[in-house]
Amino acid sequence: MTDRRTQVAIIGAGPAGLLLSHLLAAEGVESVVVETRSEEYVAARIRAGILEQSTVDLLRSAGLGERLTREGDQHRGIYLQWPSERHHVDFVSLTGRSVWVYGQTEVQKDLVAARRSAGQEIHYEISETALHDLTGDLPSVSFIDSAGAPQRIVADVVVGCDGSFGPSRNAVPAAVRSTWEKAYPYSWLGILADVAPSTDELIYAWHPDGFAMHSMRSSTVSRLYLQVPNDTAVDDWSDDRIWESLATRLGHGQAGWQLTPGPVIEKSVLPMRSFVQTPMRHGRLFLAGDAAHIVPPTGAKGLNLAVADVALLAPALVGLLRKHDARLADEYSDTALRRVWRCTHFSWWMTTMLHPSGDPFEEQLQLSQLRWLTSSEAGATGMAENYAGLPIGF
Ligand code: FAS
Ligand code: PHB
Repeated sequence: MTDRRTQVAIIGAGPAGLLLSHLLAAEGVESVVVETRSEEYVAARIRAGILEQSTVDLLRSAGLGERLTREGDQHRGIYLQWPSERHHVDFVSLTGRSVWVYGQTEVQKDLVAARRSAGQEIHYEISETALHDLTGDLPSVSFIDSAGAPQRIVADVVVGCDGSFGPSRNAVPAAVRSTWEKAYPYSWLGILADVAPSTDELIYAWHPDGFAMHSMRSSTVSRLYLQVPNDTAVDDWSDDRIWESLATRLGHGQAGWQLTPGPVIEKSVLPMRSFVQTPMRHGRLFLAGDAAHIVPPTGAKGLNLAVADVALLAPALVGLLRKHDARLADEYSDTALRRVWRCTHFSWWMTTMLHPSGDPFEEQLQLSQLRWLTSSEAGATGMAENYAGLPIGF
């Protein structure tokens, strides 16, 4: 076994792990990143599409915003829709904050490029990741590297950025951790289509057949979702069936609006669940991103929450490791969890408002809430404040 000594061992080379290594390096804190998948696999995963203003501001301040500013698409708000009505909610007018369309795959590309040019040590395609001595002064991460050799990273701190299926969250003893979980009675079928978007900004549509959303990735690539039953097999949905359902649910032909179909280049089914684990620290182990929390994507919060965790954790670790000031590190879990629960509630609220449950009473409540949201400045402002994102450190 070869031992490598560093300051921070980061498990996971997704957005949380790479952004953390970037922010730490800017403050002279060394880290080593380990990742179970290949670099190409991680970069190709199609996930989030919307960046909050706080995320954009942070990426820019970290020197990661140049392509985002050039290629990203700034949006003022979203459309909320139900049969025969579509209303724009203007976040900029209501809160002064906007959102950006810039796919997680693009954020990942920018992070990988920045870390590569900085010479960041990242071990891809590892296996058998294990965490050790988390309550001692020298925690460590052992693993088998891509060549099959056993390795160990001995660090001052270990950070679990290993998403919803990584080992870090369960490295917090059961007697110490608390978890909350909710599984929703529906999933999303998402497609990436090689066709220009039929809308200028995102459309979130309530429809008796089920929820639908029109998002996008660029002026030539659209991203759309529709509510499907859990355990839906993606092969049960032909491209034609997908486009027909999207056209019905999004109101094709109403008020002169047309949904333009096109070649589907990717489709997948995404289950919907909420999950929170506390605390987000145990001894010298810190958790960030999906390793600690999962939100249904209806609120466009998943990636943004991971960034917000890292924006808090990086200065906390710099204080702990370079300035011998443990205050922010000691406060990290409680501070991060305030935003985690706010975003968890908002994601649950958007999800339960927009997905018809089949219960006639509940569906009337959903429609009433949508009518109120789109006719009351107070109601719209509350939604806008959450969707466009609260300031970091909320
Ligand atoms: P990630 O899951 O991105 O990264 C964790 C990394 O850890 C992965 O690369 C994984 O391979 C690695 N890892 C796991 N186990 C390991 C081990 N044992 N050893 C080493 N490495 C290990 N959010 C939205 O806002 N909108 C969306 O539309 C949306 N769609 C999504 C679709 C899917 C299928 C999924 C799974 C998530 C989606 N999300 C969406 C949420 C997503 O964007 C996450 O919030 C975001 O990726 C969180 O980033 P990380 O915390 O870095 O976790
Ligand atoms: C996306 O573009 O993938 C997207 C946008 C908004 C959401 C979820 C996903 O709420």
